[in-house]
Amino acid sequence: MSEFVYTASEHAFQDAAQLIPGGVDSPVRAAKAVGATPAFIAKGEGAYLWDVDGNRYIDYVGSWGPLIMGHAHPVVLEAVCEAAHKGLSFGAPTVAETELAQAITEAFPSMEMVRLVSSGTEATMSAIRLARGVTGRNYVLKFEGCYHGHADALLVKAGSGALTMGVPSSAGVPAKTTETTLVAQYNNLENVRELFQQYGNDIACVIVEPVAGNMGVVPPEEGFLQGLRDITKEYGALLICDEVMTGFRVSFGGAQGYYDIDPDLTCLGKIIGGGMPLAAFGGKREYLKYLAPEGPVYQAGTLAGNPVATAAGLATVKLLREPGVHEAIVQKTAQLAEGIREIAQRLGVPAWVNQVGAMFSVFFTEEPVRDYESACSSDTEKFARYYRALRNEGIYVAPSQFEALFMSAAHTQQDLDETLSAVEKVLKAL
Ligand code: KE4
Repeated sequence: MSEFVYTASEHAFQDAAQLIPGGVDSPVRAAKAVGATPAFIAKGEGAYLWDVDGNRYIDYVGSWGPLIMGHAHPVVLEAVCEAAHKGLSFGAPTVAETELAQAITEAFPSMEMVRLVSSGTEATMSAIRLARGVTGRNYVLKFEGCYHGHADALLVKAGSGALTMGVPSSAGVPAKTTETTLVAQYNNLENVRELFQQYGNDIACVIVEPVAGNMGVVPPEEGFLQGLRDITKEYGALLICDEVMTGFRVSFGGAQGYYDIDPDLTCLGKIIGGGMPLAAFGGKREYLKYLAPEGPVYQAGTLAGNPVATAAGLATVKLLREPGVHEAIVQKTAQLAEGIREIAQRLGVPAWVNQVGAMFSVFFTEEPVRDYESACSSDTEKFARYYRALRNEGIYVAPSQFEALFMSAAHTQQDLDETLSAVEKVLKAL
């Protein structure tokens, strides 16, 4: 395949950078860490993206997870257009929100009630405020390398774009704000127990990505999640599963369904918006009743539960819950992950591939990747070359070592075969 041309993207990037910081509306899109010009996307359809230079890609980013049914799915588009023709937003309750809440609570039995918001950041920020309101406690415990959006208190040793850009603890956040944020090592229950022994009676909640996706994919080790459940119960803290990425992706019932964990609160996003701005938080009824207007914990949003976004999310979830649909996506993910492992092994390229459900990551390192430290030990320079070479072969992956790759229902066997032959060609020349 000839070298891709990025002329139009380069011009678009220069224009954008005059008016938008870094030329992007979200830092990781700038592809800075991988030394590339971001592809300005003209169109998406099914498993494919086309950029403004006309290059076509097999897409494994899927807008960072939401497009599990593929881009511009006709059923989702029809639902969006039908809703839009009735009006874009009312700032008043609609029946569709209850229908989406119903679909969510059926898939996530731990979520007896749910509140819809507009982004994952809002979902986690609100869940933490709720946990503090319910317990009357101050401390929040998070994990190194986990990313829960960009609320001040959570930008401490954060993953995703914060880690990619080398600012896991952002400037502009007053030290006072993060004084009550405790950070533990992922998969290290001993570390968690030590922190509870020291702060236990003032820890409001533990927030965890039940499968980490923001340091690359890092699965929880045997007993880790249940250990968090036991310790939080022992000390009267709430367990928040941030399933913004893993919800409806690791399994239809998220990571909590996959690992049989019963959290107090759960945050969702991405897939439940089907590509539109919609997220949610929820959990046990006894806690959700603390939320305004019923209770003293305030949270609000002009476009929360937006009818067009709700229509996109509901259509996506309904398509995904059809018999065999999710299983097929997971099977394709496992096939691709295993195929990359086999190629790397055969070519003698040190690589570690973590895959859980319909998400996976490739790390260039000899050692198992089981936490933030081992993820950071991977060769990010090699990853940058891998990214650029893959993109020149028409394979679009996340422009960062510390992100996940996402499979969709739209990817075909031919797409997987093409991807694996591109990976083989790239790893040979890496
Ligand atoms: P948003 O505010 O970006 O909708 O969601 C924040 C968030 C919360 N929790 C988890 C587990 C998440 O993965 C995210 C956002 N994910 C990143 C990608 N790793 C979004 C991409 C971006 O920042 O541009």
